[in-house]
Amino acid sequence: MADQQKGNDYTSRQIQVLKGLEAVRKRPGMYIGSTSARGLHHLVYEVVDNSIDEAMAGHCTEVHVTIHPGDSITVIDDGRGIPVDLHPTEKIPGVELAMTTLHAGGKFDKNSYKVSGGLHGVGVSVVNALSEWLEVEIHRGGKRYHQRYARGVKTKELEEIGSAKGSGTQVSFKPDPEIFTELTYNYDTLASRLRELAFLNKGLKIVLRDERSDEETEEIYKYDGGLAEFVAYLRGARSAVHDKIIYFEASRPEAEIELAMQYDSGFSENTHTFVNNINTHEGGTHLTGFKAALTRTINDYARKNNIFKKDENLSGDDVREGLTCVLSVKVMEPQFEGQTKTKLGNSEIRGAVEAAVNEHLAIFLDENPKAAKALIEKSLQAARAREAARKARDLARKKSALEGGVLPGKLADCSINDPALSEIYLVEGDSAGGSAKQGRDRSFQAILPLKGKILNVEKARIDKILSNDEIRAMVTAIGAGIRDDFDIEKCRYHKIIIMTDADVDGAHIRTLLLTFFFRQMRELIEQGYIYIAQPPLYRVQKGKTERYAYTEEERDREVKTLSNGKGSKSISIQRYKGLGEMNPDQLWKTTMDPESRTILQVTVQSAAEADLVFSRLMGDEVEPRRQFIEKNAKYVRNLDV
Ligand code: 0RA
Repeated sequence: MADQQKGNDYTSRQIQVLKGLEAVRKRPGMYIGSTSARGLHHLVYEVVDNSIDEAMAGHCTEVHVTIHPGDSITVIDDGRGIPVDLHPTEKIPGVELAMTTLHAGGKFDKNSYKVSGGLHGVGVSVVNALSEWLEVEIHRGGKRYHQRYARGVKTKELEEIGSAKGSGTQVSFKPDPEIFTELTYNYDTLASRLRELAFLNKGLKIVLRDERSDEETEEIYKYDGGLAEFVAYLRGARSAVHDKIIYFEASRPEAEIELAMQYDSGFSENTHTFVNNINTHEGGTHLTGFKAALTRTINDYARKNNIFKKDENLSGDDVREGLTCVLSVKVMEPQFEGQTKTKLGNSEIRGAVEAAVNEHLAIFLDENPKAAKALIEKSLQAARAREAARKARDLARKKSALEGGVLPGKLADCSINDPALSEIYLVEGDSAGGSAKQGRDRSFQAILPLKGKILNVEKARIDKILSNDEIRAMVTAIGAGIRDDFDIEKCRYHKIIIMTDADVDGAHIRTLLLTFFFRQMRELIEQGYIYIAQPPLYRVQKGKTERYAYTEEERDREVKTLSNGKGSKSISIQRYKGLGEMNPDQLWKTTMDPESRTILQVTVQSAAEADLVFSRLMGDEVEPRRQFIEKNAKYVRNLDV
């Protein structure tokens, strides 16, 4: 009787497992966001997060990630090993529970972790469900265990396969080609997230190995300086205003807090915040607390030490100009809010961070008067520039140039009024602009020609940026303001398409425009409003037949197809050097017609990496820029900032 009962439970559990994992395979997007490259990489992060949790709990010192030929992955850690004993009520090994139960992940023992990371936090069972095969090997209690799955279904019982020295967990898996549209791992994408995780988890060693080519590579990320090393890395080539990085760790009942910051001679603010290793792009209470404390502590110090003249005062923007800062908090029960669930909502964290920053920043300023003086002087310069900018803006406002009102003269606007359906093409040069104006569908496509190079915003202060004609025209046409005044709701187009020539100058202009959007209207990128047009490189013609090719391979293919056709006419190939060589009709057909065009959406994989990219590309030092462009030519071409 008892056995029968057990048997029934077992069967019903099996059904439950199959149903759960079937749901994952049916709607993978719900669990990992997407089935393209992003979701593919997410599988690795999901497995690594379990090891990082083990590290955060103080039981793991190393994580090894290997990309094998064929793009299968192995993640090894030296933690305690996933439990293998039978679960008291479920009567199956703990590891099997973790591999087959949704949401349980490795965290069925709630008390064993203080905090845990992972954005989706869906656990390793989702990786299991979406893998053609998955194998797990556990070293625990002096023994080695092994189990194997296919598409989430167990194909081998957990088996003891020998003896083991230490303890740890090894998970290998191959993403299922039936699920994923992209199956090739991007080394740089994995490297940048693993490096970030190593910075965020001081002292943890993460090794990334790529076995896919004959020349196997291995990189080790281990930062005993934690966020201080992260800030040094992010500051990159920008010259520092003070040598010593401001750094502290604080343990409060509400959260573990770690912060590093340093001022440089640049004008942008590079603050990155994390909660349980997740980048909180949308900020939240921890960021609010930090900003309040920064402004207050610096003003208090400057006043107390008679650094201000008369009634000078520094605003939040002033004390954040030229600041590179990383704030990481580890919180027991984070509440994530916002459109992309990357905004911390816990109200108690604001006060905890504010108090910790007040205390430790005050100590730093007192102990480092030279650095204090230098950074306050930097902030005062920012305040003066801001005052000049305010005057310039007031002037501009009077002419109603920036805030709605009169649209720029060279904008050919579209006729409909619905931003969700409207697009604007930012076109390099007046002649291409002319063709685009004639070729477009004027009901929903607007054209703004831009003359020559736009201002490099990485090297200019806000007052200069605002007095630049091309930038003013762009800002007015888009209609949503910039920086703190930016309001995406006011944006007049939901597609902003950059269209430049397919040459070096075109690439440069495109980078300048992306820098501008990233620094002044970042939400446009985050919300996916920015696109890159893809004009063809070749026109292949035979008699009345014409074809367009976007790559050399495509060109060769078209030539082959046409030469197989009937007729004795010869084939001509035209290489487009610029948009201006296309007539309005050709430009429409190849690049602007939504039915036939390709446009690339610009996304930000990691804001921290993007900061670094832009400061290297656009900052004051030439050598890092040259090196960077040489090393990352692909990165720049793909425009995945
Ligand atoms: C829960 C309890 C214990 C270990 C783990 C989870 C664990 C899970 C993963 C997933 C990847 N690596 C992991 N390492 C550990 C052990 C509790 C104990 O030994 O007392």
